[in-house]
Amino acid sequence: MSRHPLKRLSSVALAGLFCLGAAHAGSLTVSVTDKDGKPAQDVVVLVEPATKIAPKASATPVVVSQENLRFSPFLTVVPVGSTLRFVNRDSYDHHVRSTPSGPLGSMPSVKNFELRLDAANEAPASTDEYKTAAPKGKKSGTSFSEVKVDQAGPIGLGCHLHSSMRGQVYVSGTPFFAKTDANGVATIDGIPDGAAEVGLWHPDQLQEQTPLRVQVNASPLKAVGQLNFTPKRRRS
Ligand SMILES: [Cu+2]
Repeated sequence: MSRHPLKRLSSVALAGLFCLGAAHAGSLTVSVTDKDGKPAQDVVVLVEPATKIAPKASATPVVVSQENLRFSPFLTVVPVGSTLRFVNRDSYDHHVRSTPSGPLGSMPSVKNFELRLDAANEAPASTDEYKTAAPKGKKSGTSFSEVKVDQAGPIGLGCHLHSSMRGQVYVSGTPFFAKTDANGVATIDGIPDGAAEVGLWHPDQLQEQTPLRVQVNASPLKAVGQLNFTPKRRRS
């Protein structure tokens, strides 16, 4: 999350005000590998400062697309209180629903929902076609739907119509979060100085990951983490 220059500025201003000299926020770069030492992508990184800070909800809806029979992105991390907008970009219907997470479905979803999403570009139906389709109900033409998430934790995503579709949302209870990229790296800015705990979470995990402990200060900090398992390769 490098989108908070204002937050950073205000921390610097405050530090100046109280003549403490240094900025009161730091950045943390975490490199995560799997159990085999290979870069681990799509790991949720959650930084909890010793003094907990509640996250601010995203000001605009966070889009999760259904495209080419996939959820895009596969993993979305949002702060508590945000609104997810599911957008169907395919030319056929989807029926998005929340599911438990984890390989055995052992992590219940923190929000339960089912959303019927009509095809993105419906050909205008003739009156006759409309009559034929009538028993299924009138199509609204809506190709997106929104869900507000108010509790921290995982939400698995599936589709009633296409069982191969799998996606993941993680709702963060801290404002300092990110997900690792293809190199297994995530950078989080604006973390208050001092001790912090770094939690790791992966959609395929069976067991919790041991949190890292870091000491945040004005200079950029690096940390390494390793998952206690090796995630399955995802079809791309
Ligand atoms: Cu579908």
